[in-house]
Parts: sequence; C-alpha cells; structure tokens
Amino acid sequence: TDHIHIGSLPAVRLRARDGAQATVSLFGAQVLSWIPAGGKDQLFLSKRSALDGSKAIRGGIPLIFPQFSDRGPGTRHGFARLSHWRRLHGDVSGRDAMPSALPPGSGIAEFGLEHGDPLGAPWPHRFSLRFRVGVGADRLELSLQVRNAGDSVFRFSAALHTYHGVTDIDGVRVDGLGGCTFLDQTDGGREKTQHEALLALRGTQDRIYPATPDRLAMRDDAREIIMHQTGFTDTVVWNPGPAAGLSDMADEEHRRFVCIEPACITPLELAPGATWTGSHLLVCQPLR
Ligand code: TA6
Repeated sequence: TDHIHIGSLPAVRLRARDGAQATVSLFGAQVLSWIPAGGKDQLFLSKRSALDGSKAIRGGIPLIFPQFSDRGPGTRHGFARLSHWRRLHGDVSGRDAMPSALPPGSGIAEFGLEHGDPLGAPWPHRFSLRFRVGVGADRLELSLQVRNAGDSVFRFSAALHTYHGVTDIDGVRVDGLGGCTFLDQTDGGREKTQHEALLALRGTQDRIYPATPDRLAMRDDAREIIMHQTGFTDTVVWNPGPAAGLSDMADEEHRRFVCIEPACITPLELAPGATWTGSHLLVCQPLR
C-alpha cells in the first residue's frame, strides 16, 4: 500500500500481489481508479474534476450518504463524499462483520467516518461509517457499513455512484434490467417498465430501478463488468447526455462513462446500536 496524492488530496493506493490496483481518496473515501490484474483502468475520472476538496470529485465511485440527490433537506447526495475520512488500521481482512471472498494477496483497506469528524454539513445523528475496499485478480469488492451510535432511530439513503469508464456510450449495453420497473427522472419521476432485455444508453438517461436483481452486467466493446449487490435494494442508471453542461466535465466526456449505482433510495430506518451493510462486487471479464 502506498500513500500518495491525487491533485492535492491524500489517497491510498492498494496493490494486490497479482498486479491489480485501486486508488482511494481520503476525501470522500472515493475510489478513483480500479485496475484489474493485467488490465486497464475501469473507472472514469473527469479531466475537469476538482481534486482539492473544494467540490465533490467527478468520477470514480462517490459514496452517497445519508441523502440521495435532492431528496431531503441536507446536502445534495449527502456529506460523505465531501468529508475527510480516516484510514482504519488493523486486520481488516479478518473482521467477520464484512466477509470477503478475495484471493490471498489482495489489497484491502478500510476507511472510517464518524459524527464529530469534520463534515461537509451538519447531521444531528450519532453514526459510524466503515467502508472497505478490496482489490485482487479480476475483482473490486466494496462494503459500506452504517452503524447507529446514538440513542434514537435515524433514517438514511446510501449509494455507490459508480462511474464505469467506457470507450463510447453508444456501444454500451446493460443486462439484467429487462422487465423491471423504473422511475424516469428525466420525465418527472414517472414509473415505467423497461421492455428491452438489454438497455442501450441513448441521450440523457436518469433512472431509478427499485428492487433490482442482485446481478447485473455492463458490456462495452471489449469487456464485461459483472455486478453483484447485497444490502442495496435499488439501482440507478445515469448518463447526462450531451446537453448537460456540467462545469466539471469536458465537452465529449459524457460519452466516456455510464453510472450504474447500487443504492437504497427510499430511506432505511436504523435503530440505536443497529448496523446495516451494503456491498458491491465488480468483476471484469474480457469478451472474446
Ligand atoms: O445518480 C444520478 C444523479 O442523481 C443524477 O440525477 C445526476 O444529477 C447525478 O446523480 C450527478 O449528481 P452530482 O451532484 O454529482 O452532479
């Protein structure tokens, strides 16, 4: 493991013995890069992203907590992605609350954020977040644990807002959502059904699929990413399309990614002392 900087942000680079790597910024505990063994970077990071802590990082895997988007009174997409996390030390691989199926020699690190840590916005609840990142062989394993450390119930949403890097958005297909209903965020949140088995990303797409299957796949020209989610009930699929005018994205960059996000959009209730865990496993397979 190396301690490095990405822009002016402290970050950790995890290296597995087989050459797989992941880079995690302590600002947001945001995974910025994932390179499977013998492969290339699978994540998109905008050329115009702020990398100084002044703004959320545009790309990688923003960690959304405790609010999704503007669905609440707090900071858009929550404060976790705007907070300075700590690296937790000790034998993270052996902690039974978050079991891992990574091969021996994998790179694993765990990050923490608690009430009282300097946050992007105040939140009146006592909480403890742990985020574990593991990388090895063809896979990236992510696990978010939320604990209510206070004495009253709180509600939260969470998501792993994964920016999958792609060669060109026109060649992307998402498998596993055929027949599912979704809330079309580009059409006032209207409920619709996806009739196609394979989803093509044409123009602006912003969809919330509640109660999704726990296995999805994203196919690009040369590889397939298999995704498994547990704990997270929903999936968000987003591409801003050409007209989004996002200030932290270069002109044609919307063609270079699709966000597929394991999420819990409807807030979950967490009792005092209780813990919730959401996991995301990404496996990269070359297509032949
Ligand atoms: O997850 C999809 C979404 O909520 C979209 O509506 C879109 O605006 C995107 O997230 C990015 O949000 P951000 O606050 O990072 O610009």
